[in-house]
Amino acid sequence: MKILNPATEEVVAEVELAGAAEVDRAVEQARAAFASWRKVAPGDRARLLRRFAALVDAHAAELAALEVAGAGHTIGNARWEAGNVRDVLDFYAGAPERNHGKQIPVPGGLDVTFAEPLGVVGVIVPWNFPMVIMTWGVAPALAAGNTVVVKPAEQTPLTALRLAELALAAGIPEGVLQVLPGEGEVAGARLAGHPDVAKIVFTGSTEVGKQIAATCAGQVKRLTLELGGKSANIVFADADVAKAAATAPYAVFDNAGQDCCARSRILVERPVYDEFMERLRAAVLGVKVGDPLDEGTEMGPLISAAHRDRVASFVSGAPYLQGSCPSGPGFWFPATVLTPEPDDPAFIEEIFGPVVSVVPFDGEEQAVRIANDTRYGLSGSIWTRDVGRALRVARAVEAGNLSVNSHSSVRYWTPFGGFKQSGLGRELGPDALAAFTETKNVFISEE
Ligand code: TXE
Repeated sequence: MKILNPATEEVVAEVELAGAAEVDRAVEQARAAFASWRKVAPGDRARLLRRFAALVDAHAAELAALEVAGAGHTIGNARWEAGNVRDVLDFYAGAPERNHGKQIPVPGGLDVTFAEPLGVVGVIVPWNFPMVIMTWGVAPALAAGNTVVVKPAEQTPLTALRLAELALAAGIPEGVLQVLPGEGEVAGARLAGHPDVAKIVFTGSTEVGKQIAATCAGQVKRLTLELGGKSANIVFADADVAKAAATAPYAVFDNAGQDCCARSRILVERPVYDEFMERLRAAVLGVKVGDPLDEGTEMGPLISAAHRDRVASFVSGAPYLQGSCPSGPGFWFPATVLTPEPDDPAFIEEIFGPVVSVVPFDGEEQAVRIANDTRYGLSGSIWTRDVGRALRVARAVEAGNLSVNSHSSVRYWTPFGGFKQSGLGRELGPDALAAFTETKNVFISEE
């Protein structure tokens, strides 16, 4: 398959796609590798993961350049992503030596628990943050003693393939981490349905997530899902409106809006609505769109022509405001602000592009009602100077990751995941390890 640079439409690489037979072979190899990987002493497994992280660091510029060429990310973002891959590997490198079981007081003997690895884990990755999302699954899975088969998105296999090479170079044994580019309905579906795969980590659309959940349910297979979002950015009248408006574009147009945490619905309390819109206009028109390799660029292209068409389909009629973008080649779409009615698909569906909807609200209760009136529940922001209100609203909004007076969503030390149809389970943070282990309880009689 030809891999296109989304900013130029030039072919950057050609990659062979795996079919079901290749998936079967990879799973068999991963199963064989599991037998010895699970027995690697915790300190040695930690050392290998640290060496992997160090190699990622040494190749950060190369990985970032690959993500720019293959996924259209801005160079600034891609550098951050390579750093995040390193940090997440380093973070979970601390796990093998600390992932203890428990000793539980029971009568008649000794009772202990073991955190046992699951076996072969399948990680199915989308195209929006290819190397980062892959690593969020791979790092804790390997740290816990599992072996992994990764199925990157069709459009973006390049950094995943390079990471697998770096893992091998770090000394992680053959078969422990494999990357198989392939089509979702073929390689992805086979991986999800393979009886020897113990767990699937899937990030992608809610629709495919539901199909995978059904497949996994049939085998009682472990599953973590990170799905779509339609997150709210709630701006109260007592907030620092200037800061909220200046930063709002980056909360939704970052990565050209192809971000499951994008705050794609902005709710503004009526008394400051006009002021907010005025400030938002300046901020949106100030977003620098263009060549992803230019250090000053803040927004690059969309991933593909098909995705650009999908994004465009949500913008019917004249938008409230639209920035500019290059005319092509490349899959460009301008930063767009809409002021839709509540039943407009643009206000309901995940657009996954640089399109944001702004609506006014009256009071806390209505803000929470609008924020929660969605099948999604991934993230969101609350802007207010009233600490009590910040806490009340944060507790009332049905979403997994909220920030107050900030748009940050992802900190690898803390749990990340969705309420409702945004997902199942949590990634990142120390707790993610539990999702890659099975608790075994052993009782030893003293009789
Ligand atoms: O996702 P898919 P697509 C949302 C976003 C976007 C929409 C469609 O709204 O516009 O989904 O994107 C693999 N069995 N998100 O079509 O199809 C596929 O090969 C097993 C949100 O790209 O879900 C890829 O590796 N696997 C999101 C991965 O699933 C299958 C990120 C995701 O592709 C499969 C991406 C199948 N039947 C899109 N079909 C987020 N949460 O960040 C596909 N795949």
